Amino acid sequence: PDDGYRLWMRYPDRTIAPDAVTVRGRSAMLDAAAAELRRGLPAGFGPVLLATATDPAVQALRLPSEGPEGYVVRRATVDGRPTLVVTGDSERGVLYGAFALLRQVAVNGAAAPINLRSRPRIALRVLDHWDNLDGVVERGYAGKSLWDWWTLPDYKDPRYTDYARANAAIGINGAVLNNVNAKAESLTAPYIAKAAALADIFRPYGIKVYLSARFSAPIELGGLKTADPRDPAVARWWRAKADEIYRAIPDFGGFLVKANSEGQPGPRDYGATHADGANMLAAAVKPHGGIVMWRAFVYADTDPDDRAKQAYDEFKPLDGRFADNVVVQVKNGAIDFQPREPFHPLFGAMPKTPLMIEFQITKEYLGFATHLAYLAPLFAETLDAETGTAPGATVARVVDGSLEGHTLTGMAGVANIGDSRDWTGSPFNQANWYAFGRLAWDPGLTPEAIAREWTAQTFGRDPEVMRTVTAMLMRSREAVVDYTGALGLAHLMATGHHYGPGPWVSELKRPEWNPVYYHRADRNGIGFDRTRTGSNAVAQYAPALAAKLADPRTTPEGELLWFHHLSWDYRLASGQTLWETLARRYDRGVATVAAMRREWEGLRGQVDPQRWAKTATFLAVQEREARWWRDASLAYWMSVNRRPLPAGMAPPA
Ligand code: GCW
Repeated sequence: PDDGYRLWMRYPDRTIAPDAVTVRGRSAMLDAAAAELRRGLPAGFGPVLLATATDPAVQALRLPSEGPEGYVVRRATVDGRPTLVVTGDSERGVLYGAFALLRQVAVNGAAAPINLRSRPRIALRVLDHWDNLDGVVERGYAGKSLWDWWTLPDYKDPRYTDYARANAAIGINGAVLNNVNAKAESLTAPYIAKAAALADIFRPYGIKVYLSARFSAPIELGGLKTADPRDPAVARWWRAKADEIYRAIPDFGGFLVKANSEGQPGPRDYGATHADGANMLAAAVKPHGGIVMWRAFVYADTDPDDRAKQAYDEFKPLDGRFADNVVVQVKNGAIDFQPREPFHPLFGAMPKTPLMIEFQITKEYLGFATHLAYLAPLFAETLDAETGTAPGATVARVVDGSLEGHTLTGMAGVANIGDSRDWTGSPFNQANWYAFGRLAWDPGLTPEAIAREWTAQTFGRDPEVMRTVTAMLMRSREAVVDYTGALGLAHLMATGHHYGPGPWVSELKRPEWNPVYYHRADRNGIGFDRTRTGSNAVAQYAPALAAKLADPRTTPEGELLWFHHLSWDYRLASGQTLWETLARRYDRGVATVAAMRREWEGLRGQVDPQRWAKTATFLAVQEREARWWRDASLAYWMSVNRRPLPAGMAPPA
């Protein structure tokens, strides 16, 4: 039975003759690349030569350079024989070239002409695993952690290698192994040895290991009285800890830190700044070439008027104060991975600081693993957003460093991976892992192109399957927006677990935990006023953009209630009222899911039974729950606004 284990590496049964793939030079990475081609290229293909650009035969071809991680795959005559050459300036380039070749064959067929070259636009392409040491994955919906800490470092589950292959195939080059809500224990000798075992497995696939560091570890592990970053004893402790880690993992990537957010310890506990904290850790890894990814997601009870303003308020004044091996990791939006959020105002606001973007691949707020929601349109929407700081300035150009001249660039995705047989809890969630990797390599790729690639590799090249699956993917995220709350509403999910509707919840300890805090609906209107008459969060954007967002007429409709509190009778550009439009969007969302379900039904027999059935079941759940969202939300809004349903709409069940 086909359970989806093979991800986007569904190779043909009859494969190339092993000796049709030749490697010049010996290394674990080149061997991995060759092994992959021998495993994945179809019979009759070849010959293929793998070599770096320093090889004399490749040098003679005078191929273009694609930089330290890029590749060139081209037909050429080598030693008098027509050969497909897979090359790059580095072994890593060769590895990525091999996977690009496999992708090309899977997507376009073995007979299509081959002439590939590419280089990544972003340097750090990282998965953040929110995996706890007890095997529970925070916000994970695909089983338990892939890392079996109990049997590591001795037992090297072959699945770790498959994980590395899948990532190398899409260009991911880093993995943060443990949750940002970190336990100090992950920095003890036994866990360092376990991380080292994983690093050894990942290394041939170009993946570096990172660890989340708990800021108070010097107290918990070192017996110090303080974790104050300005205390020399604290700095010494981290320095020794970094040395210890690098002895076990010479190419250790560095630390990821969540500090002073949601109860985590941090430099603010001592009156020091985030820059003080980050720089102290950065100094510890600097001699080894390591970096610190310091998160800007600070969520404390210090900014009660608008949670969305906290990160900017705290970090913007620190621009230029971070060490050169620190990158500040900023979530795509200012609240928290909602189905739709305006881009985070820090992008463009800290030109002297490298900022990496953090997306959530796991669908904490978009229906967990069950609901089908393809996230590339969400990722691309943020990346393509114009920051207004300079002509042509987009979030992507902040993130790729081209706008502000940074080379330490990165994109992080909170992984949706667990030990479920299909890795991500459903076959379609694999598309989000895939899309994240592809966009981290090239943020200019379109969601549609990525959807087509993924579909061909995952379900095959049958035109009807391709058309249907791609169309389902492309509409799926907007459907979630529609049935959970359109027009810029956010955070209406049930409290705590965030699954299902809960716009009405009240009496929580902190006001901003209460959904009412976000939607502010009453008899007259709905929405969060973030203009001058409200929290003035719009002022965190560049002036030209801030002016646009200050006026509901020039605010994108999808972000309207994020920035404005408006009357239920406010007229949108369409001439319909706000209430009518909002209500009809719920219906539209339900209808889209119902249509996706019918379309999938039409593929019965064209997709292998196990993956087909799981998806069909999940779509049925999603349709039921989209109705639940619609009916519960409408009933609640109607209890607040006392308005009838728009003409022709069926009353909530
Ligand atoms: O998305 C929220 C989650 C928390 C998470 C936090 C964060 C790891 O609800 O579970 O904690 O953000 O990003 O730190």
